[in-house]
Parts: sequence; C-alpha cells; structure tokens
Amino acid sequence: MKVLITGFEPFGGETVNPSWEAVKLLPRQVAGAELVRLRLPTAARASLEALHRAMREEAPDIVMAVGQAGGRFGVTPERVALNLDDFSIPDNAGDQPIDTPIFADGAPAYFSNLPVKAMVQAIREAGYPASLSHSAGTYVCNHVMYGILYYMDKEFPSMRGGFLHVPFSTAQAAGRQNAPSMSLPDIASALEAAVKAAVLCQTDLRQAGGSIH
Ligand code: PCA
Repeated sequence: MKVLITGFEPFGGETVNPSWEAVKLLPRQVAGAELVRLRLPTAARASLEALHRAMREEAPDIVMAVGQAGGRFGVTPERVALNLDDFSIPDNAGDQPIDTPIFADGAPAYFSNLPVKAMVQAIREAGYPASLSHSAGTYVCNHVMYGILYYMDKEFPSMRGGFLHVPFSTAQAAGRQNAPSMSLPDIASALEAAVKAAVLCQTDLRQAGGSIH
C-alpha cells in the first residue's frame, strides 16, 4: 500500500509551516504502507497542479493532505470540503478568489472517505489531542481537500483521501500570546497514528463524533 502525504509551505507571514515540518519527521513506512511525501505551494492553482501530477504518477492508495490551522488545540481530521474559494488573504501567488467555485462541474461538497472517527480515536489513544472538524475553511486547505476528492470522483475512484489540520508548533506559539500549540515531534506522532488508522480501517467507527455548534 502507498500513502501520498502532503504538507504546505509557510504562508501568512510565518517562516515555517508545521504541516510540512511534521510530515518530514514521519517514518518511511507506517503499518506496512510506504509514505511518499510532497510539499505543496500555498497557492490555489499551483497546489492542485502538483497534487494532480503526484496522484497520476504515484498512483497512491491513500492521499492525506495536512495543513496548519493556527488557533486549534489539537489535530483535526476534516470531514467535508466545500466547492468554494473565499480567501481572506491572498495566497502565496498573490491570488485572492472571492466566492468562486473551485470546479464548475464538481459537487457542492465532498466528504472525506478516510475513517475520520477512527483517526481521531487513534490519535487520542497515542496520547495527543484530536477532534473531528466540520469545516476546513474557505482558503487553500479547503481548496486542496476539495481538489483531492474531486480528482478521486472524476479520475481515481479506487483511491481514498482526505485532510487533517494541525495546530501551531510550539516555536510559532512562543511569539504569540496564549496561542495553543503542539511540538513538531508530537504532531508527527499524531499524524503517524492517523495514517495507521487510515491504512488499517476500511470502514469508520460508528460512534458519535459530531458537535452541537
Ligand atoms: N493552512 C492554510 C493553507 C496552508 C496551510 O497550511 C489553510 O488552512 O487553508
């Protein structure tokens, strides 16, 4: 089995992105699956070009993209991607789409078909904070998650894929007041637990994981 796992380059004035720094720390293999890693530009158009190429060339069984969500308290598997770009800041290429669909012929939204609840449970059992998220935002991370699921829908129906957001690293939080964070090795261990769950669980857990708000 092969897992394509991606992180992003820094954006929004940061000098590092914990998603890519943690992906770099992952072992070569997890639960017998080979990991192929890719750093994506934090730019709508270029990120999907690189991702689409890698999906074609590597033919992975699972695509798992990871991005930074500063302000979150744990690792958050994303459940849904919207067919909507509404960027509150320009991306790293200077583009700032507002209220535009990502793909005109795509569904309004796609659900992750990774076992998101099993991933949350696996991360918690490994000793790290995790919860299910029902919004990946409307910036480049949602754009990339939507792209993964769109390409799977149109071209790669046997692949499974989804997205996880991770908090600031401790070094990023050190420059802020009261910002939640995790160390990069802890983020990497949490991601490893999530990859393992995705590799081993074909069907998700049937237990409540939703939220009232
Ligand atoms: N986080 C941003 C884009 C890149 C990243 O790491 C987001 O959540 O959209």
